[in-house]
Amino acid sequence: MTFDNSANMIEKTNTLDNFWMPFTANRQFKAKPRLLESAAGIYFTSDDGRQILDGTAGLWCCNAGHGRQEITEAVSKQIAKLDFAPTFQMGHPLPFELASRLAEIAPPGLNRIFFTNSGSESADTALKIALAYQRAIGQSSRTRLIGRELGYHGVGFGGISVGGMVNNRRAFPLQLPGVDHLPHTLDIARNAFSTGLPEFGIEKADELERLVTLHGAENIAAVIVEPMSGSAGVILPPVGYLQRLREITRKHGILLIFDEVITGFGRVGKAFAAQRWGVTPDLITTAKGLTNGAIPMGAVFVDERIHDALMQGPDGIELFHGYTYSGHPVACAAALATLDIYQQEQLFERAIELEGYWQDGLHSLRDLPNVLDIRAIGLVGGVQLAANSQGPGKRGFQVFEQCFHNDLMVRVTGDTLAMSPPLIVTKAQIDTLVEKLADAIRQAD
Ligand code: PXG
Ligand code: PLP
Repeated sequence: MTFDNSANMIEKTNTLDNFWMPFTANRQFKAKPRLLESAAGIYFTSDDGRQILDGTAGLWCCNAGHGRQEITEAVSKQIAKLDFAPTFQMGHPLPFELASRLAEIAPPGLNRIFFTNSGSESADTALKIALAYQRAIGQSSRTRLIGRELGYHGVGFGGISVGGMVNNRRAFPLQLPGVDHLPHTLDIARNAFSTGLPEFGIEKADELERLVTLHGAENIAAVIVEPMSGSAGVILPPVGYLQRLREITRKHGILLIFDEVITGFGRVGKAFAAQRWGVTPDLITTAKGLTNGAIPMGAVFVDERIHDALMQGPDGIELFHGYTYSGHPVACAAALATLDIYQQEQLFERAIELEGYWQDGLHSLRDLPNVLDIRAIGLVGGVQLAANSQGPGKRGFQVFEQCFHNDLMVRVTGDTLAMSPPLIVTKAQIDTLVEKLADAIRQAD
């Protein structure tokens, strides 16, 4: 099936049936499609020839902007040289090289890297490594996993079990047993329109002590949280909250996993949120920005002590886990070229440099109608609107559609608009983004 540029939208809808679109209102979309055909820098080109400002780095993944020549060339060269090679009981140089490069930018100790193909696979991999580790050190009763309300850890059964976005779980009640959830940290009543990290909410971390008392520390394997929740609408960690989680997990021998699929690779101004907020977890999950979104790939960063504990048994396969495409040569080539760009263009630092300008821009929207809260950090931001009388999510979706109509791509979750422009964004482009968003908010019912 090909799209003919000259065909009008109605004709095109007749060719859209077979692709069952992920996380999409399929019927609504197919009646009124939004199609992108190419991308360069910070713009998509739509099928009707419009230049659309990418306010979301694709799906939070194209941190260096689109159409990066260095990545294109690296991928083309690699696919011609070695299109695939197994990494089960065999090897090729690229994942070794990439893992060494990643270890250089990782928080101290998190220097053993397990490759996956997505954030969902990274989350499930981290949970499995946590369980295997506890068993390896003789703590086999530590099987319980703790996530958090409103958390997103992808769509595998592990991820939805520890995740806390209700719609992602509702239709799939058969989940991992032995899972609990911490309360989320969104507290608009106390923290609305904060700049920087919200002041109130550190005590939400103390709920972990209650779960420890309830179940016994000897039964809990790991806690997994996003240092900043992206999917649920940019929910920031209150001041001191991540430190408190670290103290409690350490005290009780519970592993702490940071899911940095969104926050990794510069989004909040350092390679990882762990570094930005000075808290080192035991494992970090990543994907997305690892390859600038160009080729699917994920990576789990594991503390060397966890890795070493799993290398103790009798000779043989130490961890019965892996994916056909773990360490895929073409994905590795994309990741290596991406890391070069991040370094050469100092893009992580750029997110810090622009943070103040970005925050001021978004906070200028606070007096617009129906704005309940604005949250911004690094180069990520959320604008939460009040639901309208048609029900939750309707006003948010209207703003999203209006933005797209007006050549701006944003994300919507419920009534929160989420933005995460490529880290190459300029001040002038931030101004444009803010103006277009403001227009759309003004026009919404
Ligand atoms: N963990 C976190 C923290 C994520 O944000 C995943 C795991 C899963 O990654 P994969 O690669 O399996 O999709 C994610 C992905 C959005 C949105 O705008 C967020 C994600 C993906 C698509 C859309 O809400 N996050
Ligand atoms: N299903 C079947 C039938 C398979 O043979 C395999 C891998 O060999 C998988 C699933 C897992 O695929 P992947 O390794 O790409 O996750």
